[in-house]
Amino acid sequence: MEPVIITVAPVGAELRPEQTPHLPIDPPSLAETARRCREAGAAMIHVHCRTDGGANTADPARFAAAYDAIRAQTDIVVQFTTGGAIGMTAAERAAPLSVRPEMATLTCGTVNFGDEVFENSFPIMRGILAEMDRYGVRPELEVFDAGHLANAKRLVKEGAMRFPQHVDFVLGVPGALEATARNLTYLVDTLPDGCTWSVAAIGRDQLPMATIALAMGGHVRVGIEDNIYYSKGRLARNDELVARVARIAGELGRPVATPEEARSMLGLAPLAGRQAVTGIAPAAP
Ligand code: KMH
Ligand code: ZN
Repeated sequence: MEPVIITVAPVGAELRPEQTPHLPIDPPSLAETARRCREAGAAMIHVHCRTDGGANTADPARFAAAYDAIRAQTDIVVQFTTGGAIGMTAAERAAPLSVRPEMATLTCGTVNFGDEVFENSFPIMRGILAEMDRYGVRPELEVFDAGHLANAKRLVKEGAMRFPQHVDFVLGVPGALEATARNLTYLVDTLPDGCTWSVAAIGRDQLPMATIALAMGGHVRVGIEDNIYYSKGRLARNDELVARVARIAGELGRPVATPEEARSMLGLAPLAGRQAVTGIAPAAP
């Protein structure tokens, strides 16, 4: 069976620090979380940054500090958000790309997002892709709704990006596609040839959808960005969400991919030779 790439999303933009003691808000705690999650089986980390006060920020200096703090602790694949937080401009959302993370998200269309709107018009998507090209950053396509794959195909047709890509199905966001096995099957059947895929499901859907993805041969994203609870009423630590999905993968005969295996599976450059942003040498695996 193919190894599973486990991505951890430990921060997000919607959680407030008072909701959980397990939200890493500064670069050292983010790096510590990355190290623990890597030890638990994560190959990739999806990064949002906060100020020391816990507010969302798109400041490239904060992302650079986060990148280097993580890299000094672990060899995990580092993926930045370009979704940012509702209310950020498209330019703000794209600004962390100048740090040249290995990957960054590209949400493939506008969706309702609770009571708000997460805006990803074609001009916004083209603009983010142009910045990714400029800085040599590989996209992970975030698909929240059934039409988003059609949008991605349109971007390919007009030459703004190429296939195959790594696609993350984000299911169960209030206002977008529900987290069901049937919806996931439909999306996987609609994927262009050669694409790899993972599932990130929201709240209590995280565990069952992760398990279904493991059984289907897909990859998995977990973490408190998407699901704050380990079980009913019990707040989760990021590393224990990773450890649980790694255990289930083992039971299903799926080995857990190392970061270097994930890089090879996703067509990313090996870590050796990559420059640290502020000169801190990469940690040994
Ligand atoms: N916080 C959401 C508005 C991403 O990271 O690319 C967007 C988001 C998606 O979290
Ligand atoms: Zn995110």
